[in-house]
Amino acid sequence: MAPFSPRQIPAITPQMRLSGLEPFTLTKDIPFINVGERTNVTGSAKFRKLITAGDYAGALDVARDQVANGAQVIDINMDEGLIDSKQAMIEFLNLIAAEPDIARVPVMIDSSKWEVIEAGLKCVQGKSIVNSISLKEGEESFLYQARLCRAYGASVVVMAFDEQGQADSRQRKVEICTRAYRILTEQVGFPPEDIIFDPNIFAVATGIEEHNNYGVDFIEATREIVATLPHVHISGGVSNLSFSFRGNEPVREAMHAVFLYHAIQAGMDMGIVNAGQLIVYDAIEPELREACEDVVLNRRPDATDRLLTLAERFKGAAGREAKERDLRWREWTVDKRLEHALVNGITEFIVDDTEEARLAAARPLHVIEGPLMAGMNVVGDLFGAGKMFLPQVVKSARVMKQAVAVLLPYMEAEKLAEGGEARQSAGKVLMATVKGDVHDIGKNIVGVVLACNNYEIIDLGVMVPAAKILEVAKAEKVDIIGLSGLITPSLDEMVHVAAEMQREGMNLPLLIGGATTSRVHTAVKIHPRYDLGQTVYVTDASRAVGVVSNLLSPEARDPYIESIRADYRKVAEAHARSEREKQRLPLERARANRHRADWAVYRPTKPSFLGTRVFEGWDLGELARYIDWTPFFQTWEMKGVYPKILDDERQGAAARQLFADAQAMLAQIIAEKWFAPKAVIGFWPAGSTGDDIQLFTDEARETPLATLHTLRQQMAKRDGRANMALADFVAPTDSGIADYIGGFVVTAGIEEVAIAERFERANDDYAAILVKALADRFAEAFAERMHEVVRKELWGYASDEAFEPEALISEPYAGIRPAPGYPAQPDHTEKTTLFHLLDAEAQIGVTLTESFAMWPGSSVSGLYIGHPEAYYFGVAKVERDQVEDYARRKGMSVLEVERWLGPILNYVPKPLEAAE
Ligand code: B12
Repeated sequence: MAPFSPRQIPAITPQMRLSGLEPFTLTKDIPFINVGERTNVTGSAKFRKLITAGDYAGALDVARDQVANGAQVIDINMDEGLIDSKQAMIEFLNLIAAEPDIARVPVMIDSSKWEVIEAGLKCVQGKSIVNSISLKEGEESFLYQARLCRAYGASVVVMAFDEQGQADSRQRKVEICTRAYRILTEQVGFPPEDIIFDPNIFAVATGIEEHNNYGVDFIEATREIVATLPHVHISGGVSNLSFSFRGNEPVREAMHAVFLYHAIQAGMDMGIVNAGQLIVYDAIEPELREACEDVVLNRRPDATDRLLTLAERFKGAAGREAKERDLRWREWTVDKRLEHALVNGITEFIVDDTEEARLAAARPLHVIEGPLMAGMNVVGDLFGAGKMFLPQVVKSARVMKQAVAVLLPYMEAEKLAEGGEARQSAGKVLMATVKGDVHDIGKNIVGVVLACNNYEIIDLGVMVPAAKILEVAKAEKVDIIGLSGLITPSLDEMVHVAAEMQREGMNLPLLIGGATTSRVHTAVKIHPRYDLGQTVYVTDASRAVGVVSNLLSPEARDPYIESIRADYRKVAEAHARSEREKQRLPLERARANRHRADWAVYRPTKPSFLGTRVFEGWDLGELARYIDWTPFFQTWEMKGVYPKILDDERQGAAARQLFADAQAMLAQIIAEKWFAPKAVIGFWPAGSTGDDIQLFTDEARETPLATLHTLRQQMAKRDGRANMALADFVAPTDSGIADYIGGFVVTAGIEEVAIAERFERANDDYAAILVKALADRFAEAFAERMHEVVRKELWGYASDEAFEPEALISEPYAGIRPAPGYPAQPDHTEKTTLFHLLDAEAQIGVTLTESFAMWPGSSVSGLYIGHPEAYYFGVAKVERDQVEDYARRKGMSVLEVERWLGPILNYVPKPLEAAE
């Protein structure tokens, strides 16, 4: 016998896989399939006229427009009394087969007559969709048609229609679909992922009371079908919904957008819609949106009348003009079209336009260096002038990447054939998040902005050791190294990278950035360790381009470096002066001035359980209500408070667009459960001893379980204010009061990493950054929600608290959740104790890196302190006496504590002094 074991048959994920000339898989990151409806004689008067008149060339243009407008599948329907529908179907399908720009997308063969469908199935190449079959004529004919669809390899739309008629109520829709599912999967062997249910979208606001709930019936049936029948898809003809508003396109579009917003959240993932007319839910005028929502969700008895009244005002409104304006630029020259697409971030036509430009150019490279770079220069100028905002720039970068992707194969082929010219970048920049740190949003944004300006980026990702950074920098002959870091331990790692560069005799410029870095730290700690090259601190992405271009310009370089060095000299001197002048109290005096709560009146509530508990499967929709959106805008360099930022005079339009994109992705995240948030929390009997908090195994409070160490403020205080430490908020062990403390680790989950990578592979950095920013928001929102549940139920010391989620942002409640690393406890190493107590790795899979960053990145950890007087404060700088005391309490060497508390030491640690 040959020593080979049989091939393991790979498990294939059940996903709907369709194809025209190109494959199309309905993966999780595709929000919603737009099935173009304009090639349907019942849906489009224009198409009907063209087909009836035999103008097939005109009819082909309609199909082409649909695909260009973003339809991912085109629905073809010839059911019209005056047309020989079978013949028309055959003729039209054969014609589009010869048009690669149309035939690249899958076809939906749509007819109520089986013979037309079967005729269509014989014409199409690839894997199509049959629309539709049903139980209308009983099981026998259903089985016959389903088996044939299976034999032709098509997916199938099943209408919620049975022997008794079309389903209108939620219950009937669910019943019929469940019955059809059983028959298809059990008797026909139909793959469930190839089944698309159409639970019937009917017109609402018709004036007939029975019709008012049709929107809700569809949405609720969808929710139930998706939950109970695995892998199926849900589709529907959306334009039916607004039938009573024929002639008033703005209102119809608003109704469709509102309906889709809710139906997609419930699980609808396909729809027959006019792709060119879809508007974004958040872009709808709020009054109109509310009125549409009242109708669609049947929220009030007078909803129809109110929408009818309002509808008059919106006839022929702005939305329509915008669409027409959109299309006018399609008449321009290809160079102008490319520029327009880049500046406006439109990817829809980029493949065709780039191809057209390539055919007209002598070499593919000339398209990049000509019109594409010219377009990006416009973007760069507008961004530099503050007329474009970061999200818009990232969208432009997406257009550029997709255009370059079209050209690359031709450039490769040319290179192979005749050694064609290489693309000239403005310089090579290596980017990395340093060892022990996991966050990369900031770094990625900077990478995108630099790439927009023609720099070649080599991105090594996160947790990159110094040796790797240096090795790749040399091998790739980069021009600049850029380091990023979020948490304070990364500062030391950056010093280490700089020192290593010096040791290896390198002289490349070194850029420093990330939330925790600063000009002072760079000037005082990093710059002095690397005098062979120049270290430069960069505040944000918009400044990165200027810094890099100065550093790489032969003329500007020397004077620029001289100005940086002069600046850092001044910063370092000022820093030394201010440190000398800062008054710090000896630890004993600070302790004597501690916060004294009135323990005599404090009666701590006993938590509902002691020990730990895990929470999983939390509803993402519920967590979304707890999102604080202000930091989301900060991520995109948009400063201002939500929701006011949406109306900001300068950045309002960009903010609204960004917010609408975020809402669309959020709806998908919720509907498709992209993230699986997890939390582990615990409560323990506790008491304070000096600046430490002692935890006990049980209520007897005799056996110690662990010690949490806290740091005390040492700045001189005025007006009778205390020198705080977190331990002050826990009743002293010797007071005899039975107090408690809680702890938590929450994570939005690991899923964001794979999703972001998928977007990156699809050349969509915008979506990749968006999904990470939203994952971070979910982590924070989960921490906020969990804290609320703790206060009201699990610890229960505030059982009658009643705040709306938005109100929680200003922390109006009793108790705090300080996180190790935040200003009240700047020591990240305290996470070790917390993780040990909660067994966080085993319970929810969150781990700590060597720098105490948490993996997955979208995670938060901290303590729960319940005392009503507890508040957040900053420890700020500490003196050597406290560091020595703290080291003794923690059982660490002074050297080690100094390493972790480096950024908050009010003195220069001894080994460093000796070294300098
Ligand atoms: C949002 C946020 C989070 C989010 C997400 C973090 C993230 N994605 O970065 C969540 C909620 C997950 C989080 C968690 C934590 N956070 Co936090 N967080 C923040 C916050 C509020 C904003 C950070 C942010 O996203 N900014 C937006 C991005 C785009 O900016 P950026 O990363 O700074 O990048 C820009 C520039 O710095 C620059 N840049 C970045 N890199 C590079 C590289 C180069 C080469 C160049 C040229 C430029 C450059 O350009 C970028 C674009 O403009 C900051 C406070 C603040 N206002 O900065 C705290 C902050 C970063 N967090 C902090 C801490 C302590 C934590 C936790 C440890 C708390 C805890 N115990 O749970 C955890 C750690 C998480 C982990 N995985 O280990 C501290 C870090 C400092 C410290 N003491 O260590 C901060 C500073 C808060 C504080 N004041 O104490 N946090």
